Amino acid sequence: LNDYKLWLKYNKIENHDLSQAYSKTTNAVYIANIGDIIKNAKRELSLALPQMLGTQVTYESSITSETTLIIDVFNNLPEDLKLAVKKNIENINKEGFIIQSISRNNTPLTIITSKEEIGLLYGTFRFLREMQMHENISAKTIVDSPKIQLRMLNHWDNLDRSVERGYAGFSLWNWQKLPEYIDQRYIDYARANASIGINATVLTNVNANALVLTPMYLEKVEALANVFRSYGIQVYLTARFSAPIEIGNLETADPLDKNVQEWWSNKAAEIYKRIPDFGGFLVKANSEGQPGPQNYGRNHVDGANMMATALKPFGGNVIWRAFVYSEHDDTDRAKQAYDEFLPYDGSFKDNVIVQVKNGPIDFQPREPFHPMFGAYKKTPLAIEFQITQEYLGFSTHLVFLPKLFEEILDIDTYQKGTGSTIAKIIDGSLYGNKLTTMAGVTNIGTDLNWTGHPFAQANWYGFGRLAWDPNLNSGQIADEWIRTTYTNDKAFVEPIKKMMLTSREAVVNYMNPLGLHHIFDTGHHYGPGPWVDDLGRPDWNPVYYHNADKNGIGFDRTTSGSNALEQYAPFLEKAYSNTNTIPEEYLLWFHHLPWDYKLNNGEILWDGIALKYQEGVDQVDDMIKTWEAAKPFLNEEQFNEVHMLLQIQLKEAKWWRDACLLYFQTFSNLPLPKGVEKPAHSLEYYQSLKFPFAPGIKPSWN
Ligand code: BDP
Repeated sequence: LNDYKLWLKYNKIENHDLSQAYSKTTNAVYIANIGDIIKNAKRELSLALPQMLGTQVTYESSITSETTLIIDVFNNLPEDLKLAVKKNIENINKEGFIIQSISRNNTPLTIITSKEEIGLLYGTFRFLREMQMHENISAKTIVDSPKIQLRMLNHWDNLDRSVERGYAGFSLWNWQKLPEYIDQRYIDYARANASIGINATVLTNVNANALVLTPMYLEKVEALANVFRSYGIQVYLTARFSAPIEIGNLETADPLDKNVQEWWSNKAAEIYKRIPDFGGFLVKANSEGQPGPQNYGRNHVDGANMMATALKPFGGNVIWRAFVYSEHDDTDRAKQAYDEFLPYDGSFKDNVIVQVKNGPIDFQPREPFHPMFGAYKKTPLAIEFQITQEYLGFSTHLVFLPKLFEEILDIDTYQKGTGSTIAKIIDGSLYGNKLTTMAGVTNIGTDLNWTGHPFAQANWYGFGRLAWDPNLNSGQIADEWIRTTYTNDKAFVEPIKKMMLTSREAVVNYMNPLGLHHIFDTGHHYGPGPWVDDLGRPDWNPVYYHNADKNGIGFDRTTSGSNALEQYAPFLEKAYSNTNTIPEEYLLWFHHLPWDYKLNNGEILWDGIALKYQEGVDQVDDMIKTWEAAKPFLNEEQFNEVHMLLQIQLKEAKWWRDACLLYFQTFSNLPLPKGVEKPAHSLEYYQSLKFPFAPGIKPSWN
């Protein structure tokens, strides 16, 4: 199956002149023999070049006057070449690279160089991507470095191979056959990640199982780490806070208890003995029922610092999640993480990173940014995006997420004057944090195409690209992905790009327009359930979030309501408090407004909501038309697969529109405006739909 190859398809280059030019550049390759990472760069060249150019690669054992391509670290280059790249080498960091073409003794020569071995792997992948995109490599100099240090995937994979919120099959990690059996998938996974610069992976679910920290599992983890290391990828594990009790025979997991501290220190030593470059622990504590320091009357700082102390001698990090909201707290859920964590800013050890989701609730199709960004000034913050589409139609709906990621990264928090963007907070440039991290909850599983929906591959790709450089533009990312995955033909690339770039707004429109949020059906979050009001905790219920009644709809987060707005910088607080100045896409996130409230375009709120739902459906209709017009560029299998998925997306977009509008209409008591299709069924019908099986949930989430 071609889809398995992701964006590393290396299609044959049909253009004769181009193919000739590339063959010349790669005619005689000198690639240094300095370690395992560069061996993988060589392997990639040997795989890619014959496919693209139809020729075998000739490798030279030393640099000669015939050499056309040199791949080596700066320090090993001959003096004249050092001189040629010197200016650029000063502009890269230790993972960066340079691709530069020069003329040496009147012969064209391309150099891929870097400070360290890993840069050569990244440079090689970049070189191959330029070829896949039919770029004129010898005419340009590429100087590039990652802007963020930890570019990390978070797997929510359980040890039984189920994946929480996973919609692409089972977990890749075959614990039963490890450590002896190394599945080719592990290698291809690492290749794909390295090709986009991802350099860290958390193998296990944040709802953690302590077993992974036992010797039997650590031996398996070690085997995976050995594979990933040669692609520059560091392994992390999730640490269950109560592990000292569960697998250590202690009676407590109190972080201030000497025995507990010693247990974690010994555990760290045991892990590092096997995996010298182990990254550290990702921890979900005192959140949604997970154990944590508060079980012992301690706080997040006590817990995180205890683990940080254990990891410190080995250079490991603790990534402590701030995804907390309590069942004993009846303040607005959107406020709780900020309230709880703000006082701790500056109290964490220097190897602690606090990981915050992009929005204050939970990976909705659109959320305003999490107010901890910008407000947290002394502690390094990692941003956590969700690549898997828990609230975005699973891997059935085509939604290009880099558009969402970009929207968040570009937002100005105003916390240190104008220009305090989230990208600058994450890359450390605003507050000078030393540890910088972007994490993505992955959408990968055992499906033949890795991600369930072929276009969901673009979300993995785009996450990696933005983690490398948070200033990249989502249009450019889509462009790269389409051209490496399908074809360079403009007649295909342009409309498909447009389709991808609209897809995110489409899903917002047909699920949660104008700032509505969390109106998904129970537990599995599949399909609409705005009427749900009977879950264990108020803040698990959609009615808590939309507050619809006969007077209006929306969550009042101004001073007359929960005042969540006070958590933002004064400039935004003011702008968002005023319905005239708040961007309309956040309207009902922050305001409860009457049904006849006048929107910017003169429509009343009820009509505006209804028309947005309709617009979402129409946008999916257009996506189908675009795909149908692209048929000549696709083989039958490729065409049909996405076509069928788009039909489901259309059906479900209508389901969302009809179910939500019928339900909200019971409060507004207003007719559907002109242009909105009549619902196919009654409200009772939509309310009666039950899904006994939806993928991606554990029994406890039912
Ligand atoms: C929510 C998911 C739940 C996760 C939780 C988390 O519904 O499965 O465990 O976030 O991030 O989005 O910890």
